[in-house]
Amino acid sequence: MAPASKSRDTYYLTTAIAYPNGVPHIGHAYEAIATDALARFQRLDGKDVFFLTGTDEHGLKMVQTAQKEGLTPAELATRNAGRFRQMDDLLNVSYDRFIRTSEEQHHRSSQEIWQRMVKNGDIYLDSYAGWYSVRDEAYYAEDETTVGEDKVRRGPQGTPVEWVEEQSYFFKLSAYQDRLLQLYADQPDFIGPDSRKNEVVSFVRGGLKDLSVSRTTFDWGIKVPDADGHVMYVWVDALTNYITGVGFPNESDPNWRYWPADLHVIGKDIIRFHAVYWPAFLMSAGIPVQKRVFAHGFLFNRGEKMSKSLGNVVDPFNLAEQYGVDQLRYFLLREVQFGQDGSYNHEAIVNRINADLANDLGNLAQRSLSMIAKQCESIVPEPGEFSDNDKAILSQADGMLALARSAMETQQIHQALNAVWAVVAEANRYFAGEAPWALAKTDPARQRTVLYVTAEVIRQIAILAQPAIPASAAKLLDILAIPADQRDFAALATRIRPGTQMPAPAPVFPRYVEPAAT
Ligand code: ME8
Repeated sequence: MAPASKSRDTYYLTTAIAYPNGVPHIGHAYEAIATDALARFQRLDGKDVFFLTGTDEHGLKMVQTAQKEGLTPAELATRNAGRFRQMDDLLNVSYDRFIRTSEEQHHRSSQEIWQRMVKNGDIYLDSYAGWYSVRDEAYYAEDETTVGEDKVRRGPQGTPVEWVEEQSYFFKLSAYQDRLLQLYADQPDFIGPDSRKNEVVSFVRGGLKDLSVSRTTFDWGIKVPDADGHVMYVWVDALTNYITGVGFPNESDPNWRYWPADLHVIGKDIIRFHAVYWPAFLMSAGIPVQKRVFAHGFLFNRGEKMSKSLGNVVDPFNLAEQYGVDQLRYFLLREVQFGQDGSYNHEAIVNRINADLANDLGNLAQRSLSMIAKQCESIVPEPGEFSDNDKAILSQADGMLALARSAMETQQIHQALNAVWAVVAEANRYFAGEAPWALAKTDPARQRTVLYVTAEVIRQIAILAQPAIPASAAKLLDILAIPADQRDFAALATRIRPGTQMPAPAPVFPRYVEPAAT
């Protein structure tokens, strides 16, 4: 009898949804690329993956920006959401759904979670008086704000705050302190990296105030059910996108099987919303909480914060055009420790492109595969017995998956890449040491073995490089004539087949050359 087919493990991951009050910047590109690398890794590792990204379209920030530009908030959202989607497509971000919070399904979803919170007795009407940052779309306690020399009061992220007094619905966040602390204790992996976890735990230990969750001074948002004049506080609907994305409020939607999310990838500035408010809303609504939140760091241009006034806001479309999509992806993923802040500049990008991609991997592939083309008629050679050196490099290559897997489990993307590029470096030493070019006359059988081993190691490197540099890795695998269905991690357990006809090798990783001064 055939074994019952086992359904694959699901893996649901998300990016933050960006405010489309402006066009995407490098921070958005970074988050999309990193989450994409994580999504691709899990897919290649055999998981049934769902990857959600999108735009967060409500709130006062959208209203104010639209006013300035002479547009309606809906027009502004539509214009810029298109740009975010184009960026994702350009950067080869393999999302399964691009959600916009202005979608009708999302309105129903947010109203349903609201009603469940009401039913649970967690929503009450009162009036709010306090500080609000439009830029952060966040309420701050007075002691979280400071008044600068310019007499402007600012919140903890450095954005100006304004005094707000209005009637508002409140969510009983204060009632969730113990349950949240219990959650962090029961699920030690709930928040990563650890430094962020400590920050959240001490925030929650410090006591939680109830949260104002509706606004009455504008109407660009999701209507509070049965409460004329109230729209939901933008973060209530924003966070709810993660369940809308997999079918909520229709729990018989086939995609609902993906909930709870395995991973929310976000930036460090919005950890409180994801690790405190969101699980509390879910608990209140009787919906399972997500499994993990990982906060990445911020990217700085030459160490400086990006800002429109400094004129250093870098357009990801320009970067991709200047350096290449995979080149940009590789740089960001390898150079910046995921979870830490990072800095980028032209020299560092060029150095990574030319050293790691063009020289180390590109030259190795080009030299060895063109030798196979010339001296073995483009046929993967038949190896003889493996020497100790052959066995050593093959076993190092065989060890990559376990290292990459354990790094990726905790979102240490840079470490996974370090493990792969350690093998690239070793393969270069192997190739130089075995000097196959000199063996053509003296020992052609040995030459074939060395070329076979090198091709096999390049195959493994290319398979494991796919999450970071999908298009270039695919080109390498094409050159090695690896069939499309043998490019996942399960295929790492096999070996490249001798006798396979390969297409002519073509360089995959061009060097970056400075444009000539005009
Ligand atoms: O926060 N470097 O939207 P957003 C790295 N709509 N990451 C950065 C960054 C930088 N310089 N600047 C921003 C929002 N980010 C909300 C999210 S989720 C339910 C709602 C990251 O457009 C930021 O940390 O301001 C966030 O994760 C994402 O980009 C979107 O930021």
